[in-house]
Amino acid sequence: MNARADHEPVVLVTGFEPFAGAPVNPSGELVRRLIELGHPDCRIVGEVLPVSFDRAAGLLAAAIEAHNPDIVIALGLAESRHAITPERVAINLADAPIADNDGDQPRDAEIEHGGPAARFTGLPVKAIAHALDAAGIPSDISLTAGSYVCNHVFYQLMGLAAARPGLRAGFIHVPATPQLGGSPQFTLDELERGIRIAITTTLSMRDDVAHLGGSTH
Ligand code: PCA
Repeated sequence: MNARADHEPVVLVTGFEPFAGAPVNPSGELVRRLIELGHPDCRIVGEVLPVSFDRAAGLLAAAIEAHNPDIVIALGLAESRHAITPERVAINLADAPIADNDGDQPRDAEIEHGGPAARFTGLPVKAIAHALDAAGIPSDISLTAGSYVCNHVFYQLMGLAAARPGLRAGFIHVPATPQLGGSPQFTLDELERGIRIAITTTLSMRDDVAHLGGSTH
């Protein structure tokens, strides 16, 4: 048992505002829902981040300071995917295919000058993917979070987590919902069910070690 095992765990869930002219961003909608409805096994706190290279990670750091969470699950939209995709690794690269919501478009840039090339998730992504599969929810472990704002936040999140022993953190990309047009397979309800499973799975493994995002058994 660790020292924190007897308190109600605090889970910080983050998502993003809409970007690239889209009317909504399901990752931000999920944060609002989870804050409103809560979770039986933990206290949910949340933050909807701007799609901004300059501002997002600072706001995330402030939310971590304010709430002192046990777990941080950062969410973002990956519109072309057809599954819930827990990310395994963030890379030290900002190479934006489009401008962010502030008009910034870094190209071929390091996120942290001289920082490690990659940082691995602290979430048990294999266990999360198995639990989603078992619940009939399409999921895939992803080996790239891209090189836009989501990867930028994920990379800095893992830097912050390294400085806070006991904090488990990582990133999950979610696919599009019908509000975004096209013919997506997921409703917001289904995504919410999936993220609840990700939270429950992470909580249930609190005494296990998620080495490089793998499962220990
Ligand atoms: N998805 C973008 C940034 C914000 C979001 O929800 C990304 O994948 O980088």
